[in-house]
This record gives sequence, structure tokens and C-alpha cells, in this order.
Amino acid sequence: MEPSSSNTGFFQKQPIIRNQWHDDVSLQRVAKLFLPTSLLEEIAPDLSKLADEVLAPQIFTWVTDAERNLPYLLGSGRDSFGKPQSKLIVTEGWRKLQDFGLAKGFVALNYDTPSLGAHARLVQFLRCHVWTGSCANTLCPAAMQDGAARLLELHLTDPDSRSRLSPLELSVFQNAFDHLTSRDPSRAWTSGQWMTERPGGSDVSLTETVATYLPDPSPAGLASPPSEGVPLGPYSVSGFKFFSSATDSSCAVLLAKTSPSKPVSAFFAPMRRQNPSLISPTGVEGGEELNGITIQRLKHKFGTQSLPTAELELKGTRAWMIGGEGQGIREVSTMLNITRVHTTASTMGYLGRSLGIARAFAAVREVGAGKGARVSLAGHPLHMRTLAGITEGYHGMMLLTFFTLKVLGLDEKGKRKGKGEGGWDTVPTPAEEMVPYLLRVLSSLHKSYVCENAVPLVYQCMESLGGVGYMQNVESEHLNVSRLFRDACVGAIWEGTTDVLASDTVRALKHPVQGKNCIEAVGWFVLSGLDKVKNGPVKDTLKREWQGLKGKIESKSQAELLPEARGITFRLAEVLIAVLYLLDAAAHPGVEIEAMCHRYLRAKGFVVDGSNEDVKGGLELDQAIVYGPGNQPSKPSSKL
Ligand code: UCC
Repeated sequence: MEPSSSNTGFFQKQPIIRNQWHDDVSLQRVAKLFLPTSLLEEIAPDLSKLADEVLAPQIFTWVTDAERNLPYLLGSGRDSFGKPQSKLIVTEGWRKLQDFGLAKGFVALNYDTPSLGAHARLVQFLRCHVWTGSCANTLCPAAMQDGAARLLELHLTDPDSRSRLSPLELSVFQNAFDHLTSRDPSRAWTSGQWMTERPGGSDVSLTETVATYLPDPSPAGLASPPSEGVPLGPYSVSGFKFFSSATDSSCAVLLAKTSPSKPVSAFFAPMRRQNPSLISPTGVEGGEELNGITIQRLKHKFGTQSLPTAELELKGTRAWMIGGEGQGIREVSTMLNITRVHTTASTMGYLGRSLGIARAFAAVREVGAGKGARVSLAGHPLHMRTLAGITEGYHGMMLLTFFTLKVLGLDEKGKRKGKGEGGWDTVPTPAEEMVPYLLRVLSSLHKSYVCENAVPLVYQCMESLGGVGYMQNVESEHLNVSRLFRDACVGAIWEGTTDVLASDTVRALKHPVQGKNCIEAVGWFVLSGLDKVKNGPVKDTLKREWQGLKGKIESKSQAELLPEARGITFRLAEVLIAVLYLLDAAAHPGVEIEAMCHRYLRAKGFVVDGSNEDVKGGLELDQAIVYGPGNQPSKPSSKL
């Protein structure tokens, strides 16, 4: 027998990461369920190409660079003579990934492709889904770019808001909107979102940042780039922001108080301005500097390490007010509702990629099967049962996420229906007047549920690779599931924690004016969804479950419901997922989806079938769930 050495003996065969568009059965199913067939056929070639491009070796080289060479503050924030300077350095990998994302229009698509109408969000997030696992967190600034674009779009298009803006404000907002929705990386802007301060994360009522109306003395300063001649805003903002993600953005939406007695207001600030009195190192007069912003320090985080997150001191930052004075929560909610959707969709993207890695590993890894027999993990009954369980949970959350995206698309572009209507109503489409109420509930509920419940599943994918899964794997970046796990963990924390969002879901359902409409909208979806599926006892169970939740919400006060907010939100999410699972299984039937649906309903207690088996079905069914029908990489082992 030859002893092994560092270069001889067993070496694991390389796991092959497949094109996620073709390999991810759940992604294919949600696309088929939510999009009209003709539109899906039209976009599929581009999605397939994109899913190849995001797995290119160059992309992973940039990811490794962005993760390994972390952003830093040149000279710890000082020049050679000790004078403060805030020079943030990000690596080439980060910049290239950012440029790739901007050029691919991961945000722009929602704004520059009117023919997609209400389907735009669905198409946008199918694309984001395959990008997430390769983007090294560049989708974070993209999320805020999207939120800022949407907020400005509303002000630029809503007749009432428009009428309140001066011609100058209109041109400033239009200019920013054009940059935020550009696909040209040399022009495109990402945005920051500065809310959090030291007194509170989710609670912005104690904001200590102060905005003073102080129109700039003549001549008004210019924002960068000077060629556009855009003046700086009339407000001077000073304060301290404790968490600023994506400090390399070109602009920010921020909250500040105009008076101690008024709630917060929202502001738009360019990140940089022109300063004629600056002297360059070669003596040239005039130049660009941060707009009254000092980077105090960069944060050290558990995950999202490539992302430059900073503490910022604002001193005389020039800004424009967005919306009315004291209306900051209302304004920033528009942005938050977009960044929350991005957070959830990214979490699903991390889980989807992690499952892809787990499938690839299982296809090539063999383990002992007793008495000298060997079996591939893809032929191992317990391993396949575990991956089938993750797949079942993943698909349920994908359904909820894409349902939320459908409603978001309707809210934004309801009157502009996209082409290819056939199949659009397979999942019931709410009436126009119901959409805002359904969205109000879903936008908190989906993040609260998905971001919390997906993390253990990403962890299980990491675990399924054994010790290799726990490694950083920068030498095989495409397999780096531990990076995906670290990055996925933030989803349940930023943009409002699980508890904050569960409380907000209950707040929406108990709202003194709109609460009844919110409850009615959710009830409408549960009942009309169930109407579309075949009769069965589970329909009555789900109706009863909904009635029980509704009764509880209606009969108790918001304060009484608060300690139960997580339970209520999660159960409501599970009812919605159950309805969506039934709709999916009915629309595109198959042994695998029916089994997944049944297992889901049983696991959540919606079906009690009296059997003492955990799930029905054997290895072949589990393999078909994991790899998709007909795609099983290995025949079941006869030795087990
Ligand atoms: O900025 C951050 C880091 C950026 C990282 C970006 C990553 C993007 C994802 C990347 C993916 C890869 S993290 C910032 C984290 N902070 C938050 O998320 C804030 C969490 N806090 C909340 O959600 C709070 O509920 C607030 C701030 C929205 C509201 O606070 P308050 O103090 O409770 O406000 P009020 O005054 O009680 O509520 C004002 C009104 C209420 O309506 P009325 O007055 O009619 O009763 C609420 O129902 O605002 C309403 N409201 C909403 N309306 C509250 N939330 C919403 C909402 N989401 N939509 C509509």
C-alpha cells in the first residue's frame, strides 16, 4: 500500500457549480408561476447568459480581491501633516464588481424598460438572484440606489409632489434620478441611506442630526461633477451617523431634525462638492472634496466585509429636503420598503447559491456505506433527505419573496401592465385599490420571516460540505459557502431586525385607519388563492388558520399583540406560503412539487395524515426534489 503524501493519494474531484438559471429548479418554478409564458421565453436567453457570466473566473478573482483587501481609510483619516482627510480606499475587485452590476442594469432595469410594466420587479430580481452569490455585497449600494431612485421618481412623477417642487429642485432631483438609473458605470450613482445614530438603531425618533435652512451665500457651491452645474442644497446638516453602508456612494438619503419639536425630515445630499480654495499636491487651485462629511472610522463586521461601512460626522453638509418638513418617516419608508425587498431577495440569492454548491459537492463526494461499500452523497438517503428539506424550505420562501415582488410591481406600475398577460393571474392579482394595503403588510412580513428562517438553511448547506464548508475557500472562491453564510446573517439585522419588522407587521394590521383594509387584503389573497386549488381538507384547515389569526388580531389591542408579534407574523407567512405552494403545485403539477407541498403542509401542521413517518417518499423522490426531475446525478445505491 502506497502512503499518501502532499502530492499523491486521494484528491477530491472538483465539484462543478452549474449555471444557476438552469440548475435551480425553484428559480425556474417561480419564473414560470409569476411571469407570462411569452415574457419568460423572451428573457430566458439573457438570464441564461447572465448566469454563466456571474460564474466566470474573473468575477471570483474580483470577489477574492474585494474580500481579502478590505476597504480602509488612508492614513487613518489624516494626511502626512496630521490634517483630517477622509480618503476611502476600495480595491479594484470591489470597483469592477460594482461596474459590472451597474452595466448589467440590476437597478436600472426597473426604470428604463417600460415595456415590462408591472413585471419589471420580477424580472429584475430573477437577475439579481443569480448575481447575489458573486457580487461581494455590491448589491447593498445597489439596493439603496434603487430605494433613492424610487423615492425621487415618486416626487418627480406624482402631480402633487411635483407641484410642491421649485424648478431648481425638480432639476436637481431629475439629475440625481438620471444618474441613479444609468447603466453607464462612469455616470451611474449608487446611494447611501443614513438613518442610524448612536441613541437608536431602529428608533430614529432620537435623531441628533440637525438640519438648518441656510441658503448658501452667493455664489452657491456646486455639487460634483461641476460640468453639470448642479448647486448644493439650501440646508446645512450636521450630526453623527453611526452606520453608513457603502460610503463610496455618490449621494445619500438621510434623516435629520429641523427643530426639537418636529419629527425627522428626509434629505438628499450629494456626497462630493467643488471647493475653489483647495490646492492640489501640484499646486493646481480648486478641486473636489466630501460634502462636509468626515469618515470617523470604518466598521469591522462579522460578514459583508468587502462593504465599506463607516461612522460619519456631518458638518455643514449641504442637502435638499425631500417631501414635507417632519415627514421623514413617510419619505424614508418608500426607500426602506425597497431596500427590504433587496435584503430578502439577497438572502434568497445566498441560499440559492449555497444550495447549488451543496448539490455540486454531493454529486462528486463519496462516503462510506458500511462493510467497505462506498456511496456518493447524492445517493445517500439521509444526505438527500437533508438537502430535500432545505430545498423545500427554500422554495416556500422563494414563493413568498416573488409574491411580494409581484405586489410591489403592481404598486409601482399597476396601470402599466407589461406585455404577455397570459398566466399573470395564476397567482391571484389583487384589485388596484387593494395593492397598497397588501404591500404594506407584505413589505415587513416577508423580510421578518425570510431573513430569519433562511439563515439556518444556509448554515445547513455549509455543514453539508463538512470541514471544507467551514473553510474560507478563497482558493476556490466559487465554493466559498462560509462567505455566503456570513453575508446572509446580516439580512435579519439591517433594514430592521426580525422583531422590529414583526412589530411593524402587527402595527400595519392594527392601524386605526388602514388596518381593516390591510386585514381584508390579506384575507382576500388567502381565500381567492384557495379558491383556485382543488377541494381538499387542507383548504378548510388553512381557512380556519387564517380566521383564527384574523380573530386574534381583531380582538386584541396592538399592545397585547406585541409580545406575540413574531409568532403572528411567522404563522401568517406560513399560511401565505402554504397557499402559494398549493397554487404552484396546481399550476405546474409534478411528483416533486406535490411531495414538497405535502411535506411543507405537514411540517407546519396544516395536514395531519396519521402516519408516523416524517415524510413520504424515498431516496429517488428526494433526489428528484434536490436536483430536479430527471437530473439525478447518481443512481440510488443498492448497497444501502
Ligand atoms: O441604513 C441602514 C444600513 C443600510 C444598509 C442597506 C442594505 C440594503 C440591503 C442590501 C441587500 C444586499 S440600516 C437602517 C436600519 N434602520 C431601519 O431599518 C429602521 C427600522 N425602523 C423602523 O422600521 C421604524 O418602524 C421606522 C423608522 C420606519 C418608524 O419609526 P417610528 O418611530 O415607529 O415612527 P412612527 O412615527 O411611529 O411611524 C410613522 C408612520 C406610522 O404611520 P401612522 O402615522 O399613520 O400611524 C407607521 O405606520 O410611518 C408608518 N410606517 C410605514 N409606512 C412605518 N414603517 C412603514 C413602512 N415600512 N411603510 C409604510
